[in-house]
Formats: sequence, C-alpha cells, structure tokens
Amino acid sequence: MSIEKAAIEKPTPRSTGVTTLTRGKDERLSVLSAAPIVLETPHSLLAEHPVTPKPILFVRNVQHLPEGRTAEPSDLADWEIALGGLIDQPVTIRGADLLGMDQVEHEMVLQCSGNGRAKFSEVFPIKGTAWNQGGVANVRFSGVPLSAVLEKHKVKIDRAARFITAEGKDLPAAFETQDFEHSLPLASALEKSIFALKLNGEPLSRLHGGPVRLATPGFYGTMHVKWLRQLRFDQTESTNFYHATEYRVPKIFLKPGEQFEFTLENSIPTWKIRLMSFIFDPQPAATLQSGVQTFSGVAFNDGAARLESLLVSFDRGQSWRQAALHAPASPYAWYPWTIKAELMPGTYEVWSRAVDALGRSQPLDGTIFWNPNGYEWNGVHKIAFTVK
Ligand SMILES: Nc1nc2c(c(=O)[nH]1)N[C@H]1C(S)=C(S)[C@@H](COP(=O)(O)O)O[C@H]1N2
Ligand SMILES: [Mo]
Repeated sequence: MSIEKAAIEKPTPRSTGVTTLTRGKDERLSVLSAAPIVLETPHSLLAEHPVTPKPILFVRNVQHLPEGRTAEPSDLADWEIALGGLIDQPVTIRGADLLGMDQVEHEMVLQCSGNGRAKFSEVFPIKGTAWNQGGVANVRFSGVPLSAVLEKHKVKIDRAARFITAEGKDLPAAFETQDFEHSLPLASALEKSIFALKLNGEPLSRLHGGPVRLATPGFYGTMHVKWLRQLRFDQTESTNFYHATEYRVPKIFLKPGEQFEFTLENSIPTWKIRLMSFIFDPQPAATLQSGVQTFSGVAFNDGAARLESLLVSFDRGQSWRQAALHAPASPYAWYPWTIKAELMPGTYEVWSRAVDALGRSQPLDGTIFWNPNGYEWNGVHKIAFTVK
C-alpha cells in the first residue's frame, strides 16, 4: 500500500460498543451481553462519585424490552399498573395518580445478586453472566411508597397474603421461557417498597426501568422490578423459574463446587443485601510511591443495623487496622471509608472487611457461602499492588 493511501485510511476508533447498544451510557463500561443488555462499571469509575451518575450506572437486563434501549426518560402519565390477587377488588394505578402524590427519596445501594460471580468461578467455573465486581452502584430513587398508594386507593389486603409478586412489561426472548417476575415478603414491601419514578433526581430512564420501577431499599437490585406492570398479592412465593429456581441461596452450607436442586423450601430468594465492602483505590496491579498513601472504598449492608467498623489489612489478615468510616446518607446507602498507611517498597495486598452492629462480618474466603449459581459473593475484598 502506498504511503498516501495508508495516511488516508485512518483506522476506525476502537469501541467497546456501548454507544451502539444504547444512548447515554459511558464507553468505558464493559459489555457483558449485547442482547439483553448487560453493562458492568469498572471500580475506577465508581470511585469518582459518592452517588453513581446515570452514564456509568451498570445495567442488567435478563429480558429484552425493545423500547428500553435508551438512557432517556419515558412517558409516565398513561402508564398503568394492575394490582390483583388477594385484595378485595382489582385496582389500576395510573402514572398521573402517582405524580400527584407526596414523593419520598432514598439513597441506596443497587447491586445485582450475581455481582462477584467471577470470584466463585475462580474456584469452580459457574455459568451465568460473568460479573466481575462492578454490578453495583449507589443511587437515589424517589417516588411514592407502596403503602401510600394502597391507602389512597383503599385497597384491602386479604389476611392470607404473605408475598407480593412484581412483573414488568418486558417479555422473554423465546416463547416457551417464563416471564421474569419476583416476589417480596409482603411485610417488607409495605414497609420499604416505593414506586420509583426518578433516579438521582431525574425521571427514570427506560434502560433503568422507567417510567415506573419497584424499588425496595436493602434488597438486591434483582428484586427492583423494572417497567412495573403488575403487582399480585399472593399466599406463597412465585413458582416462576427466575424466582423459584434462579436467584436463590441454599439454606444449608454447600462445599465449594457442590451442585444443588433449589426448591421454595430449601432455599431463600436473593432478597436482603449481604454485608460487603469494596476497595476502589488503589486499583488492581497499581504502583504506588513509598510514603504515606490514602486507601479508600465503600461498605454497605441491608440497612438492618449500622456498620460498626471497616477493617483493613496490609499483611494478608495477620493484623487489621480501623479505617475512618463516614456516615451514609441513609441506612441503605454505602458508607465511604478511607485509611492512610505508610508502606515500604514491596508487593502487597490490601484487604477490606466490614463489620456491622449485628456482629455480622465478611468471610475471609467468600466461597464458604458456596452458591452453584454464583449469587451473593461477599468475601473480604482483596487488591494486589506494588510500592516503589
Ligand atoms: N422487568 C425487569 N426488571 C428487572 C430486570 C429485568 O430483566 N426485567 N433485571 C433485574 C436485575 S437481575 C437487576 S440486577 C436489576 C438491574 O438494574 P439496572 O439495570 O437498573 O442497573 O434490575 C432488575 N429488574
Ligand atoms: Mo441481577
């Protein structure tokens, strides 16, 4: 090829493909799946913001909603949500009704229950979306509490109802597969769930479930059903594939690698977020200068009790130091933490471990909570780095 020709044929810029999949998302997200869309956020981006901005917020669609491929908002006024099952009579809630009601806002961790699946896979390969540890964020959802809507519409719940099952407008890709839905304990939903209309103060984008999504602080993101169309009051949990077989944790301890036949009786859904911490700074394989350096990250739990401490080790768990743990905006939000340390040149691992007021802490080895589907990894976070 002549020199002139080579100069004219500029190589096309390398692209991760994020912007071709959806409008409004950052190119630096990792594409785990194109259809349905699954985008993971590198921890280096999460480190930059106390509240995760929409362009870098991870996306996890199990199913596909064709009109949902955009980070733009969608029309709320004509949206309808059908309430049915064990209530005195079916009720239809309209988007316009929700707009006219008092709004509440909760800052909360949004985390896929499959976040960290790659950690389980290091021990024994697991199928399913290969999340590293970036299926997590800290966001502000606002909207109308479920309890306020029920009160306004004078809905009488049958005493036999124990669960509420939420379903979205999205449909399965193949005709024979089951439609994604999830049940929540009725008591938790009445206490915590909101019809979320806004994310970080802006109308909820389609990609994240707009115009209406069920958000339940303290629960895994998986349970925050998007494009909410139907709420059913039930005596039992849904027997739907995604609820009764997937997205569950065994009630017993399994050996790493062990298989398990999930049933409604022998397991519980990936409901309440397990205590967890992340190190955002340094990034894996970073090289730091010797002298005093600041290490930082976040920690969170299900909001049932406050976090008591964040322990950091630079010697693979032989000794631990207390990091400064900063108060969160709400019990369900993440707590930023920082610690200064002076290290001699060498190769290190920094480990972070959260402890809460209920005495819960992260296991040193996350595989002790073995889950054959790779849910709810919460092992001590470990980052290897070098000091020069
Ligand atoms: N209707 C519907 N709701 C859904 C899903 C889905 O595929 N369809 N995915 C769930 C899963 S598994 C997760 S982790 C969160 C992800 O929320 P995000 O994409 O807004 O980050 O949405 C949940 N709600
Ligand atoms: Mo998820």
